[in-house]
Amino acid sequence: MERQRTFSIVKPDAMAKRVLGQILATFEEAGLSIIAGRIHTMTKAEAEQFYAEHKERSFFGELVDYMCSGPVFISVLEGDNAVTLNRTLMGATDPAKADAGTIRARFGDSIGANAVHGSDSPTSAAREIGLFFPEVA
Ligand code: 3AN
Repeated sequence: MERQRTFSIVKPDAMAKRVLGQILATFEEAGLSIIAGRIHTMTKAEAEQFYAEHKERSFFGELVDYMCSGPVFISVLEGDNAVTLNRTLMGATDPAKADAGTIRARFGDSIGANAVHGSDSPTSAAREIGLFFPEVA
């Protein structure tokens, strides 16, 4: 098993529902350590840069506006196979299709307001950590 770091966002919908503590507990109970973290409100420029790979998608404007609509909790998670482990804990992008017990099944409302973001590869993790936590990149 490879020790890895991954980037996580608890999105505005989950923050508004006050389930940040339950989501962080889920990470910790699965063996992930939170090695950096803070509450943050994204600027439009930050969200556009963060989601740059989706800029041609029809939902890009909606996605950027949503991610800036309220505070989020950004963090760096570390542990064995952290990237894949976090994606498994999160569940499918669409909460209606996410496996029972996953974070998105428990707390997600829709494909946009789906509670959490997690890096999809070690390469993405390095880029995303570098954007928000250069001190641990
Ligand atoms: P994931 O976050 O599971 O890696 P991606 O990379 O396909 O999913 O999508 C990035 C983000 O864009 C998702 N977190 C989701 O909130 C949003 N998104 C994806 N598809 C749609 C859609 N059809 N309408 C609105 N937002 C979407």
